This record gives sequence, structure tokens and C-alpha cells, in this order.
Amino acid sequence: MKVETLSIAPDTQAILRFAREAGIETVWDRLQAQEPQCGYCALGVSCRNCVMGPCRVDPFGDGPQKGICGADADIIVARNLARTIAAGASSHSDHGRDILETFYHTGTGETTGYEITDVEKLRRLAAECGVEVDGKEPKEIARELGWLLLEDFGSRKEALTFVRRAPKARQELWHRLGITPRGIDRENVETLHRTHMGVDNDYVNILLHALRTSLSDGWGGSMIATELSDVLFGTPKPRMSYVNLGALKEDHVNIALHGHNPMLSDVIVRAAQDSDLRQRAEEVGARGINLVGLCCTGNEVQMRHGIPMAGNHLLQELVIMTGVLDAMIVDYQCIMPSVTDIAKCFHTLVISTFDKAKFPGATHISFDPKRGLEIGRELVRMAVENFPKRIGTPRIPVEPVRMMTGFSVEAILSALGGTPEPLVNAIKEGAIRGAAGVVGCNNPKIKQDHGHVTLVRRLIENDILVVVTGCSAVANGKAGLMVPEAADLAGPGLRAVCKALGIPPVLHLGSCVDNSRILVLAAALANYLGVDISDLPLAGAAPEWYSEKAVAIGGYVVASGIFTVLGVQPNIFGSPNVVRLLSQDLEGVVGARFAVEPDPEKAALLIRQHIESNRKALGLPAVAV
Ligand code: BF8
Ligand code: SF4
Repeated sequence: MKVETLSIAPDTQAILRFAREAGIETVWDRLQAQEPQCGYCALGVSCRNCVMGPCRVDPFGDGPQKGICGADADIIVARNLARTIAAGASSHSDHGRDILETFYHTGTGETTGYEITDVEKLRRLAAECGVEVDGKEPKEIARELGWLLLEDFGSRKEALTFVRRAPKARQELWHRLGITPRGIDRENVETLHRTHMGVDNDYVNILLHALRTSLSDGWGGSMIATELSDVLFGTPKPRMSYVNLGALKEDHVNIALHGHNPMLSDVIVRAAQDSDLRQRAEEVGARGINLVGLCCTGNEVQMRHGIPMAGNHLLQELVIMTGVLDAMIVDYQCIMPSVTDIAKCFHTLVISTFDKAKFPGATHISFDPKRGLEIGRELVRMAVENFPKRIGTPRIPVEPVRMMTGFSVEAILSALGGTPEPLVNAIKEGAIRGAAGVVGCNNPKIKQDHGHVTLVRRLIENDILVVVTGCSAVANGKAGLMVPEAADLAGPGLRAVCKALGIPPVLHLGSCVDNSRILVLAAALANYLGVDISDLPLAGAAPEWYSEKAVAIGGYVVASGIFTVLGVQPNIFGSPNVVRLLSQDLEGVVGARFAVEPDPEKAALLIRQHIESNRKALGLPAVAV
């Protein structure tokens, strides 16, 4: 296959050409080697939840219609989907727990390299959560707030702390449906329990609990991760940065920060400023130390520090092949095990850091926030000492592209003058038709970035404000859609608003846990208007998703009332009942549903139709799509 059919990104295409000449295997080669992929698994009708099995049911009706225990396609598909959601929700929430523990221990004075950076946000959050703040030092508040939120992980019996941020109508709906998330760990454990053989055998009941589990991520684990990362590392503010492989500098020590959790990378950002280390870099012949981000760790450090991003998910193997990456420091999630294989062909040092995420072939340095700064310095030093070991010709195939970053909810509101009113007015008048969150991954089954960029272009052309997170932010950044000048590509209404505010038509909200910012923003708009989230002209999309986390996100976004279009088919099509429930009947239950549409042009139409129909229902001027 020609590289042009695998990615629209020039840096990916260039390095892929090199990989082929050099005979280095990539994710695309391994996808090809897996084909044809298992049809039963793709349809979700295979089960290995016990050793009477594994079982599969025949979607064409000729073979068995039930597993050995008697489970039919509906039960098997629903159980598999629920477990997928639990894995995704657990990933985000365990990240949230790591941040929360670091936050709490910063309050008790047991960490090094961390401080309460945004004291104002700490006080605001604490007051919101019912912690007395008057006359207290930040660390004391952090201890009390940390302790309170730690309880969200166990069973609080009724509701998670941040559920009260949702509009009243939404809270009441969740209560009526019995899906108010109670404890983050509890909902995930209950999913594993329910999906054991012979527990919950009603596919509707299983899926309702799966939604509850996803809500414990969106309004729990992810929201805690975002809010406390802001307090610890600073609430993002708009700033300019760069993106693509051109972010690497041939004459610098290049360090890629890859994974998701900012508690390590933020300390490294600080360590890299250390004058001793900078001097050492010069001694080994480098002009300085250059940090770049990959995947969501990249989004985190770009949002807060303007660190440039080297790429999204499908660039993680290719960045090593530039020959100029001196270290790839990984934390966890979305890090392909293959990176250590590729690193063997180059001088790149892959350093794993979390004891729960080890990579054979990597050097493991166990990270401990109690010795945060010291370990951060050690990691940077390892990269510096590796610089002289470079071999072969450097290849940095492109110039970096500018992108604007840093749109926390606080920053968006402040750009609007402190209240959502100007945005609401622009939406009411129709200058902005509505807003869409375009989020999620790359997937080698889809031409890299094509889904994200095509969809986003169509949306902004039609005056829909777009917010992006995760690998979608990187894709749209690389395509040049995240600079204020990109307002010229927007429809006349959105263009005028962006020009007046000096913002791009596509706003970077952060990493995947920062999808919680979308919930906060949606709730703020709904509360301002006195309606439910499902009434707003909003939509979500994940055009190139691959991960279990993306399914959890889709679950909580829809359960929060936002229509969502997926670009890749989930493994549920072996059960027409489950498909009908998620793509139709859910609308009558939570006021939103899923659609699957691989063609981004058609996905844009679905989103525009949804936005216009919600406008009409709100009594706002609407157009026919
Ligand atoms: O959490 S978008 S490929 S990097 S899963 Fe992973 Fe997907 Fe990228 Fe971030 Ni999110
Ligand atoms: Fe088969 Fe049922 Fe066991 Fe699944 S739980 S493997 S369907 S017997």
C-alpha cells in the first residue's frame, strides 16, 4: 500500500517510506499480518468469560445460537461491551487516583518537585466540595480536599462529588434510571461482577450499568484527574506552541514524553531547566535540551507549558526512526510494546517509569513522587548522556506547524469576558450554530488524521465551534487548523467571533481525561440557559478511535446527553438488539444516542442535522441540512 493511503500527514509519510526501505516493521505491517481479523470477535459474539468455553454464536444463524452456559448474542455482546467500558473507565480513573494521591501527599508535605500552583482554583474547588477554606493554608486545604475525593473511589453510597455539577434535570434522570455513579472503584468492580457467568443476564440492565460505570469516569476519575492536575501544575491558559516531527531539533538532546500522566512529565519539564543538566548537555555537544510530547502526556505538557508535540498515536514508532530521539520516557497507556523493538535499531533509550507499566527491553526507573524532582533529573541526565551515542543519518522530514493550546474552561470563560453569555448569544443569533467535541485516537484501519481533519473542516465551515482533545488535537494541529488564522477557513459567523476574540475555530481542551472539561463546559451552558445538556446544540465524535478508554468516553458523553458519532464500528454488531438500543432507543432513555459513520463527510452531516434539530426545539433559528 502506498504511504499516501495510510496517512495524510507528511511527516508520517516520509518516515514510513524510510521504514520500508530499511525493512523496519510498523503498526501498519502488523495490521496487514493480522488480516483477515476474526469475524466473531469483530461482531462481539465470542466469549471467554469462563472455561466451559470459549464460545461463539453464529451471527448467520447456521451454527450455535448460544454459548455453553446458554448466553445468547445479546448477553455476550453486552457483557463484552461492559467489560470494555470498565477497562477504559478504570484506566482514566487509576490515572486520576495517581494524581489525587500525589495531590494529597503534596498537602501532607511528603512529595518533592510538586506544589500547589493554582491556589485560587484549589480554594474554589474546595469550597465547591464543602471544605472550609477560610483562614487555612493551601496545604491544609489540599489535605482535606484530597481526603474527601479519595472517598469517591470507594463507596460513597449515593453520588460522586462532582455529579452535582450536572444540571438538576440530568441528576434527576440518572437517579430515576438508577445510574448515578456512587463510587469509582465500586462501579468498575460491579461491572466485572455482573459480567461473570450467571450474574446479570439482561442485556439492557448490563448496559445501563455500563453507562453508570462510564459516568464514574467522566464525572469522577477523569474529572478528578483534570481538576487536580490544574491545581498542582497550573490551569492552562492560551499560548502558542508547535506540532509534528519538526518539533525535534537535530542539535539538541531530544526527549519525548509519552503516555498520559502529567505527574512525571511535569517534573521533567522542571528538571530540564536545571542549569547543571543544561551545561552537561553542552559538554556532550548539544545546544540544549528539547522536550517534545507524544499522545496525551504531550497534550498535558503542551496545555500547561507550551511544550511542542511530536505527534499522535501512530507517530510513536516513527519518532524513533528520526534517529535524533535520545530518550523516550513513558508512563502508561497507549504506548505500543513495539517501541522497544524499534529502539533496538537506533540509539534511543526507552525508559519506563511506573511499576504498573513495565516494558521488556526498556530501562526501568521506578518513579516515586516523594523523590519526584530527583528522579526527574536522573531521567533527563540519562537522555543527555545518550546524545553522543547517535548513529546514522538524522531525518527530521518537516518544519513544525504552529498551534494554539491552553483552552481550559477557565481560559474559555475568561476569553469571553468571564461569563458564557457572549457564546450563548452567538449561538442564539446563529453566528455559531453549535459546538462539537471531536476527540480520540488514531487507528491504523483509518488513514491517519483524515477522519479528524475532514470532519473538523466541514464543521467549522458550517459555523460549528469545535473543541478537541487527545490525538484529535494533534491531528488538527498538524493540519494547521488550530491557529487564529484558521478562522479564515470557518463560516462567516464563526469566523467573525474567532477574529473578535483572537482564537482559532478549533480549541485545544487537552488530553483524553480532559474530556471532563467538555462536560463542565456543557453543564455550565445548560445551567446558564436552565435546560438539560441534551437540549443543547452539541455533538461529539471519535472519528479514528481505537481504545477501550474511547468507549468509556463515548459512554459518559452519551449518558450525559450528547449525541456522538463513532468513525470505527464497535464490536457489537453481532447483536441487533444491542445495536438498536445504543443507536436508537437510548435517545428515549438518556436523551442522546450513538451513530456509527466511517465517512467523515457524512458524519459532519449527521452532526449538523442534530445541531439544527436541537436549535429548532429550543426555538432558535434553524436551517435545513
Ligand atoms: O487517551 S486519544 S490513542 S493517546 S486513547 Fe491514546 Fe486515543 Fe490518543 Fe490519549 Ni486517548
Ligand atoms: Fe461460554 Fe458462557 Fe463461559 Fe462465555 S460464560 S465462555 S458463553 S459458557
